[in-house]
Amino acid sequence: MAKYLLVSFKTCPWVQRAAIVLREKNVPFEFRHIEPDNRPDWFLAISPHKKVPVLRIDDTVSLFESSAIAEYLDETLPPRLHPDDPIARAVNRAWTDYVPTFAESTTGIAYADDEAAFKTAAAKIPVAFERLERALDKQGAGPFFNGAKYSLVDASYAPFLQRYHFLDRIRPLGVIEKFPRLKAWAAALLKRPSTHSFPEAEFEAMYRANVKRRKKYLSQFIADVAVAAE
Ligand SMILES: N[C@@H](CCC(=O)N[C@@H](CS)C(=O)NCC(=O)O)C(=O)O
Repeated sequence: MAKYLLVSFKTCPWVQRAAIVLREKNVPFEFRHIEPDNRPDWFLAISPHKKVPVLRIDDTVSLFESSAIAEYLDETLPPRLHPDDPIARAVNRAWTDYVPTFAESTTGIAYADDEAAFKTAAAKIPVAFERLERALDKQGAGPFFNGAKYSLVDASYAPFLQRYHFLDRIRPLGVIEKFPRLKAWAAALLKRPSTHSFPEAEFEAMYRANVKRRKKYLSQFIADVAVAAE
């Protein structure tokens, strides 16, 4: 089997997506965390956009962009996470393409400068949630996006549904409760061992420390924390 190195910032959701796919495939890999403010030269040399994740294969090839990495892993390593049916696969890819918008809509509150901006950002959450709720209604009965079988769509949304869960615990938003399919999906993904790169409480503390450090509107609702993270 090839040797895999996943280059990461500890709390990066896009890295987490690639790590989830590796874990779902039960593939051993080296997880190397670097500091966003101190990116080493060897990393800058292999990452065209200077971003994580980078998946280095056999010390020779470097893949970047989490979506491309996930697709590559799915083409080369069992079990296949994409559906066999081409239409179902296209639908899965389409919903995976929606992840950046979903991420921005559901975690935008963490970047709001004041209460008014927070409210404007919070108003975007139900719009994104409603879209996913309708998509889930058309899919199988759960617990995962396609039904019983875990897919790349699940791996793509899990990091962002987890971050929403953390934000909801900082300032209860009362939104996901209105979307039962989405709520059940998020719960199933949070329970899935592959979602987690770190022990859950430790990771939540790292995430909260990041939000606190940004000194945005939400930061005031987070108690002082000793954990230094990124
Ligand atoms: N579209 C990229 C996004 C990756 C990304 O934004 N990574 C962030 C960390 S979570 C990063 O490396 N940011 C550093 C920068 O923008 O310079 C992907 O899916 O891999």
